[in-house]
Amino acid sequence: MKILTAEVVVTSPDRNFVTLQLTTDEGVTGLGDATLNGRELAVVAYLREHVVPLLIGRDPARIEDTWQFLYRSAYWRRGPVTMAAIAAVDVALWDIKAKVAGMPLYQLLGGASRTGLLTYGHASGKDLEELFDSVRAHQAEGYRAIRIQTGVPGLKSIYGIASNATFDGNAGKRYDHEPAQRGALPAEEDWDTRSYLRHVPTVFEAVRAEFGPELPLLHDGHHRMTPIQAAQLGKSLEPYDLFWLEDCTPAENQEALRLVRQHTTTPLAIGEIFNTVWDYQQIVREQLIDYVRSAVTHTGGITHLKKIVDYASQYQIKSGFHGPTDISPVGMAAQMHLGLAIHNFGIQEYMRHGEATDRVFRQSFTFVDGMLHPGDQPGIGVELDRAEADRHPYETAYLPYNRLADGTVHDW
Ligand code: EZ4
Ligand code: CO
Repeated sequence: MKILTAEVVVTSPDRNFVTLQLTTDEGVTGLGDATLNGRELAVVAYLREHVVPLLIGRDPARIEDTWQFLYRSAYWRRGPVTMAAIAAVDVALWDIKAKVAGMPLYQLLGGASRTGLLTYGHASGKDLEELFDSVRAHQAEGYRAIRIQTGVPGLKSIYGIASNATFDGNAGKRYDHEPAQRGALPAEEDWDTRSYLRHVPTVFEAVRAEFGPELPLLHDGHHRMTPIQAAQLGKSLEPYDLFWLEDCTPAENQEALRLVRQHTTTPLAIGEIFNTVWDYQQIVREQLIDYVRSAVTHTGGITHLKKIVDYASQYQIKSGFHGPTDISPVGMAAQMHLGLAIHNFGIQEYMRHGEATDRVFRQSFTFVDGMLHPGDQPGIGVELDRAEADRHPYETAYLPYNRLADGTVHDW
């Protein structure tokens, strides 16, 4: 078989998605997700201008060879744009291979290691009342593990709160699933770490009092703390038994996690903005984290993320793949297959996509009693409806950014 065509499809049903569709000379198609939230068109150009011409005529069966060729022949290694582009090719090739084999992808990855994937959803509210309603709504949908984010007194607009979509195209809508707002410029949010550190433990105390000790609870610090602040938060949350505290520091400084670890037993999850196994080298070897947060989409596909989780497995570190709505249904399906197959699966983040997105991407996964399963269609189990995709052209959208009270730009 040979790759006959490679098409890069940009569509914006509820948000922007970049999808690579490969077609072989025997008419087999494969899909890969290349969505990089807020920087989508950079990956589109990388694929269209520099990758698609190299794929035509190649043998789609040679997945590892294609991965190494795209990674090494570029000379310029790593980075989110490169790794999202390679991921899209990699997942599309796995999709083709599994379709040709007549099997769901997880069978080629070693078969199912479990019956389904425990997931967590995002509860949020600007105050406790709204938050509790959101937790109950998630439980009613079946979720058995829940991420908790709330407003902080004195701050008008912060990460992870569903109801504060006020910007341009999204004005007035409860925008539960996406921090990127449509419009020409990024929205500005405000931040104060001391207020946050004071407030968050009171929220978890209230949530435990209301919902009891059993419910697994998670929280995302979204890269905003210094190491000593992160240590302080981890320590102050210990009584509330978190499943994990995510992105407590901007972890490109991997050594910083040593200090956090010395001070707290709250489990740590990191990696949604990492893109290679080398970003994990130190924090895995020194056992500075408990969960790997990468997504298939941003980490070079199935081929590379499998290497990361296999490396992590030596240290009892588990998966917690990134699953916000900016991972497309194609990327989510791919990582559901991987999560089902690996031994060191931990938990899968899962935010529902919008209805328009579900019309563009025909999916075969199931979500029952809080557990995801990718389904048993040959391949990854997703097909793209081109006519529906073309009905939703790209719309500029940016992630927000933060300023402190004195105007200083802060990590978002
Ligand atoms: O801010 O996916 O854990 N989830 C997250 C996400 C990220 C977005 C960025 O595109 O931190 O909500
Ligand atoms: Co996160």
